[in-house]
Amino acid sequence: MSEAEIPDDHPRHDSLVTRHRIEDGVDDGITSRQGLIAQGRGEAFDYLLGERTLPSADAAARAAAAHLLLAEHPVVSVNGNAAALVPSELAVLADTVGADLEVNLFNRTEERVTAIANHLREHGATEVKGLRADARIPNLDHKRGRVDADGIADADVVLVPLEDGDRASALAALGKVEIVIDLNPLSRSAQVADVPVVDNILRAVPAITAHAREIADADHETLRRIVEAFDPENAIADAERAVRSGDLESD
Ligand code: PTJ
Repeated sequence: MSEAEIPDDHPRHDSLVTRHRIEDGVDDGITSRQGLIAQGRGEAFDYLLGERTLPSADAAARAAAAHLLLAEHPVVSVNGNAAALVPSELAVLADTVGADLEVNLFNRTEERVTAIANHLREHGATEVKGLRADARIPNLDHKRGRVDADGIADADVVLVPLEDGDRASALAALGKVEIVIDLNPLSRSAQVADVPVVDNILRAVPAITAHAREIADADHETLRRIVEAFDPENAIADAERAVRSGDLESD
């Protein structure tokens, strides 16, 4: 069954669509094979969350939007899973908040960086960084630490979806504001983030864009208040409670 053939009312519709996109991503040289495993893990957490956005995750999406709007130089980092799942949505988000898009891979190969950059352009991105990779994130091995000098290396706010814990920690250690999208509230990436958005990237990216549009004209003070009102530890604790209770109806 192709993505187009999955009936809208199929009880596992979103999950099946997601699997197809990741499979296609692998076939097209965008997503790594490890991305399939990461997707399976994410799906299990999403199931336990009831495949819905918790109010605490929505508050995180709003704080993320405020951070991105306040930033001098925001960058949205894109890996093989994010590119396969939400390419147009990432392009729209970057455009809405004035962020750069940068391909930044855990399993970096030049072929995959180029395939992802092309894929993002085909889905509306104007400029894509990450091909030069002329700077390094300290304390990571050569391949994983490669970033653009005028991209992530220079950013004050970075959105890193589905990141592995090591790199999330290394980025956080640089003093950048780090926004992480990760369905696993126990993952190190979510735990080190200034703003952990514990939600499916399929829901989280459009939610951040929607909040950004809503508060785009807010003054600096209002945006700062949104940022300061957000408590990452509460958001993580709330998501963990929802996952552990397994009560799909409660918030
Ligand atoms: O494309 P690359 O080479 O940069 O590699 C990307 C992956 C994701 C393979 C790499 O970063 C990796 O191995 O990540 P991990 O350590 O498996 O972590 C991925 C995290 O993303 C896990 O905590 C999953 O629960 C979470 N996750 C998976 N799918 C989704 C998700 N979070 C949000 N939305 C999803 N759809």
